[in-house]
Amino acid sequence: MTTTNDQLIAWVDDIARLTRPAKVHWCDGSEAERDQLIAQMLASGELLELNQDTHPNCYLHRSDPTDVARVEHLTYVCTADPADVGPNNHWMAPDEAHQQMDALFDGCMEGRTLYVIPYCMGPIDSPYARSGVQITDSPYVVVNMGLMTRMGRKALARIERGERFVRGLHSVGELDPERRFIMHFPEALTIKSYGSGYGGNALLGKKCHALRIASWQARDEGWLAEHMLIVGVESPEGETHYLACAFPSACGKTNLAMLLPPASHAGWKIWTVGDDIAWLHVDDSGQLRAINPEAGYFGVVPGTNPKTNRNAYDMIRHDAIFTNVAVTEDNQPWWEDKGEGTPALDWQGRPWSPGNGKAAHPNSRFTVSAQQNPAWSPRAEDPRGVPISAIVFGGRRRELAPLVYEAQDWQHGVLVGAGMASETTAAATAKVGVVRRDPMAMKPFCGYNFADYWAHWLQIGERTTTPPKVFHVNWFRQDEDGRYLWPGFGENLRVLRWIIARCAGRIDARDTAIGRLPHPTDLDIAGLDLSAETLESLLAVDTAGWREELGQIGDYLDEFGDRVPDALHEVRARILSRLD
Ligand code: SAT
Ligand code: MN
Repeated sequence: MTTTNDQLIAWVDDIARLTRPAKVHWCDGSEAERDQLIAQMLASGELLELNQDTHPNCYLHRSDPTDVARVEHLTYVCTADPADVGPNNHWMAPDEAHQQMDALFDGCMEGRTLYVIPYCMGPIDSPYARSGVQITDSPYVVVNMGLMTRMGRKALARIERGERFVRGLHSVGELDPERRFIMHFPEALTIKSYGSGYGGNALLGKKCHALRIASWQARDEGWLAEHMLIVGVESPEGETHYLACAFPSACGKTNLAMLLPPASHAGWKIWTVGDDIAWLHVDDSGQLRAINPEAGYFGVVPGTNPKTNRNAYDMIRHDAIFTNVAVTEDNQPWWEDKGEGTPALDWQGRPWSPGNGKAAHPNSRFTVSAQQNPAWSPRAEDPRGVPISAIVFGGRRRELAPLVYEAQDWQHGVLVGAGMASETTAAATAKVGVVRRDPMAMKPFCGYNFADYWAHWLQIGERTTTPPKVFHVNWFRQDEDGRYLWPGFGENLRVLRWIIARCAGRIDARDTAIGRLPHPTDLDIAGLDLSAETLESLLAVDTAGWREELGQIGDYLDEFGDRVPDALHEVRARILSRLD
């Protein structure tokens, strides 16, 4: 296979001249191709077969122990004007960055195969979908891109019809942390990633294209590329509302997206449209709509069990790739809080015994096709996407942020998103558990200056006929002894029901300085082991704490200088005056 697109041929030729591979392979996305790559990786040891009786077609990949998460400190956005990327990104001049990267890529594929992966982000026939081509020397990346995107012939056909495409160049290099960089050139729709084979660093369709480059493209074209799950909530009466929810990495987006209604909620159904990324457009009638650009899930494994996420637990029992989990004596994948089995070898393949620390890496992952999810929404293939009733922001906060509150209006909603904060998780190589500002959960992913991004959000609201309501949730409140106050997981449906009732105009709320909160009687807690006092603290507004929080949000906004839209300062001042 090759292509009729001259630009693509010229680019692949240039890259082959630079990287000097032994062979060039154009990926067609067929099953035969995937089977051949898996056989090849089993032979090389890049993949290990898991127990095929209990886990048919499941494989394990052990990444280099220094290469287990995204590397934000080595991730750059390279634009002509440094002010365009803002203090939220690392910047390098494009010429310098290309020079530095091309020196790394020089001859780096000698003796290896260069794979050309045409892919499409979004339903193949959607006007909202966008194309890309990734060049890589990693067969693991090819197989993962095959699960995570619409990859191969059909994607190439879109490009051959003349669509612009994002060019991603990737090599695992020597996997040396000192020679590892992830560089983005949004003005040229180009990505260069060297020295990592892991997830968000290497599967360029995901964070690099669908968030960093796409957020830039979306600003130019008038849409939004967001770090959001998309979930449909269907009532027993058959009414479905779609919510787009932004939480930082490893804060339960996948669990919420495929939530299993608890026994107390017979007749309710949850439909997963996406678990990580949403592309949002205002349609001709002024309605905000969302597509999921991805076709699979790259989810956190530890903690997945029949109680926390039955759907995910079932979905990863076949045709899944595991990265950095442990294995049992009989070669089944194992991870912390799996709820069954005992590890024999840890994620690095070393014998494990109790007291040896964690057996699976805390950021170990599964890759599966979305269609394996029992809650997969057929609307995920709808070229027009789904209509969005509400935007939900959330974070991991021990204190302060109530279980749920509603913003007063769209502008306030943008401030709520801009002021988001969360305790850090294992998804990035940094200290875990420190509270950091993570606006719209986009801190590691917004490809341009946050101040301009907030202005763009304000404009999107103006273009809708009625902007969706905006909410903030926090499933992670703890008491002084570190016990979670809210049961979470399936029970989060109770909070989603309140959100939907608000969207449908069926109930009122308690107006407070920070936004609208549920009247305690409107939140259905029947059957939960939750005292009236606990519910009260979950729904309390700590005035002194919020004054301090808004002070900190003000300081944070000031880091972005006078590009910050006035509307955000005005809303912040309004809330502060109401708190007094
Ligand atoms: O960036 S990854 O795709 O590796 C996972 C995440 O952080 O959400
Ligand atoms: Mn994510």
